[in-house]
Amino acid sequence: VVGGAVAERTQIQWQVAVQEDGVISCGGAYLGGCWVLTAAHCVRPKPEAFRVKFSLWQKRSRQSTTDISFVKNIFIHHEYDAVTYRNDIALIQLQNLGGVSECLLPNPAISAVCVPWSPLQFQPGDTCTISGWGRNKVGDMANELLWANVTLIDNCENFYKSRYHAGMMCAGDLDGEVDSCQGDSGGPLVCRDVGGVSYVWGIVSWGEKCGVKGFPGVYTKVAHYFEWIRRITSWNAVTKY
Ligand code: 4AZ
Repeated sequence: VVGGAVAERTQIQWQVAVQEDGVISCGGAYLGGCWVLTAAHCVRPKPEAFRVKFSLWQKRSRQSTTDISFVKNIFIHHEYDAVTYRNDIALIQLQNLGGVSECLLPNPAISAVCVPWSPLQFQPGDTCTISGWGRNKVGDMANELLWANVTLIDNCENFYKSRYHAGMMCAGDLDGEVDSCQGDSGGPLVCRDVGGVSYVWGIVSWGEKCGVKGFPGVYTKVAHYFEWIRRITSWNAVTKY
């Protein structure tokens, strides 16, 4: 995160770290149950190569194994394009622990974030929050989780022309002082409604470098994929009796 601040230890309760082959490579958002939302470009269809880390704050700290989940399945959007980053969205299904909460042991530092159901829930100009362990202003990967407020920006196609697609949106600030960056990918952009309910409105996806004036960060527009998320999570629900 460029222009961010260090988060409090339990501030961003839905933030997860996605680890591939032992290395934390991306962020993600916990949706509840056995589901984590991330970017398609963060994963491969190889569940055994991945772990999901919960209630992590310092990336390089040793963590209790109870907060590390194995992955049962990875669902990458069928129209994801690795060249243009269109449909850059994936769902990670965690392995069942058979515990009270199916996939996670009870932990007061973890809570789920809601999936938006309508593209009209938030508008350009609204202030939302990004978070991650990605690069900062001087290009260093963060150790502590960073967060920043960003503004939803209208007419993303004006900045990115034909690279823009309906499933994308722009956020940041027009001065380029605040942005997501490499390593934040897959992590959440979260907006709160007037009732205080938090929604994962965007997924960190790409952009023209980081913190460049006139080139805001590009995010997957989660509301655009509501039906896809519902289909995947309901078809693959773990039936409990
Ligand atoms: C990246 O390389 C990346 N400023 C992620 C986000 C942004 C740019 C690049 C947005 O993963």
